[in-house]
Amino acid sequence: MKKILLALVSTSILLIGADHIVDQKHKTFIPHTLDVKVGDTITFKNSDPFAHNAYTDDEINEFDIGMQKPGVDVTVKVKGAGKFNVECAIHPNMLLEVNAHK
Ligand SMILES: [Cu+2]
Repeated sequence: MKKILLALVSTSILLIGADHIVDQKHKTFIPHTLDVKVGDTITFKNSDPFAHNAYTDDEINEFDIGMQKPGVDVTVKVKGAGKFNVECAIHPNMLLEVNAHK
């Protein structure tokens, strides 16, 4: 019985996917590169005392979290495989490179 329960729990963890934390601090995405799997989530934090944004124009994974105030967390889901860049619309020098695997 315990083994069955354990199998069920690990299966649901696989289905739900992992969450990857990306902080925005000193106008930098930390980390600035990220390896993820399709179905994982990315949670953007903002540790700066001013607003940030995160968006990508990637066709499959397109998102735009809008104006992200300090201390607010926003989570997005990785929908498809491939490499894509995430930028901040407010600070054009900020870059996060995501590599999404199947
Ligand atoms: Cu920013």
